[in-house]
Amino acid sequence: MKKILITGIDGQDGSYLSEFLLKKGYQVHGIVRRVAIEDPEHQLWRIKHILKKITLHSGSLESFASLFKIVQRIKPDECYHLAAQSFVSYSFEDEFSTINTNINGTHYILAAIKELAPRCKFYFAASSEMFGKVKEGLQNENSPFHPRSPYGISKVAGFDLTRNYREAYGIFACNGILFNHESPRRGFEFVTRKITHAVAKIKMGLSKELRLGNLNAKRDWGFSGDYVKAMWLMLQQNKPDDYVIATGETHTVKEFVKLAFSHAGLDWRKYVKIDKDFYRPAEVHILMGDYSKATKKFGWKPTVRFEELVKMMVDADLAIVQAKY
Ligand code: G4F
Repeated sequence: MKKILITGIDGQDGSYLSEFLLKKGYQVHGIVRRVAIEDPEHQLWRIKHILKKITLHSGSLESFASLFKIVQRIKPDECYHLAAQSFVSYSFEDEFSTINTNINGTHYILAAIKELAPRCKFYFAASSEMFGKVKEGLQNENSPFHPRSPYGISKVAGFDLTRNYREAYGIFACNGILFNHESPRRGFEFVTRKITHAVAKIKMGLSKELRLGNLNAKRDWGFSGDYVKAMWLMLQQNKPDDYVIATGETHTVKEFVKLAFSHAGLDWRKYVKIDKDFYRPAEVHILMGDYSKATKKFGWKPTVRFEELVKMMVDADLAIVQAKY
């Protein structure tokens, strides 16, 4: 039975990826922080339903020793490195810890694999944030990087580390350049979930307004459940490579807002207030990905489009809020 190691198994992507790999019959191991194991009810809510089927190990991206020991114990066949400080906005507030944790964490896990499990296939969660200051048009695997945040900078370094371990040491290491991907399991700090959760609370009479920043930013939003399949497919190819995973469509935050409110029968203009505190020191104005290489190489295509995604998230939040109050 193939052994899998997932860092960030308790996040949105980690939870969908675990479900997907369990269905394939893999033995799934995950790294989480000790605090999460101590408080599973709150911290492990996304993987509560599969806790008996997976094995959790406590470790930290900041500790090479902890990652080394886990890789030594498991000797995984595949490793998906998803853990990171992934909230772009927060990376401006705490740039040192974002850069240290994200870059060192990736370096530590790659170094441990090189020493202890050099045949392990490695996936790095790279990001469309690396493109940063893009001009109009689609971004593909050859588009230049111009990161606009400490988070984006840390992902460019992780991308380069991954490519260098492939080229210098022959590790089967792939970069998934994933564009924004969402779901009902998205964290509440990200704009999509912030909107859909607020819509549900407003609908139920529990809230009266939603404060947002830049409504004109454009993102290529897909469904996390689709994107984790692409991660696995990358590691099943004959050769390691880098791939863009996206939908090829771009929409403004305002379009997301309008659709989410109207799906719940609400007029967004009555509730949404612009708050400069949510603007970023440097914004990524537009992202739109060209995923044709992934389609050509392993037949991947997104199945959930923008409208379906927004409605799925609003419906899920309405159900959660209704059940809670
Ligand atoms: O939802 P966001 O915070 O996601 P962002 O910054 O695009 O990053 C996400 O996608 C990346 C892939 O491209 C990942 F690598 C990263 O880890 C993360 O998953 O913000 C989306 C847009 C931004 O332009 C932001 O300025 O929404 C705008 N926005 C407007 N008002 C807001 C808000 N974002 C947040 N989080 N909160 C607001 O109130």
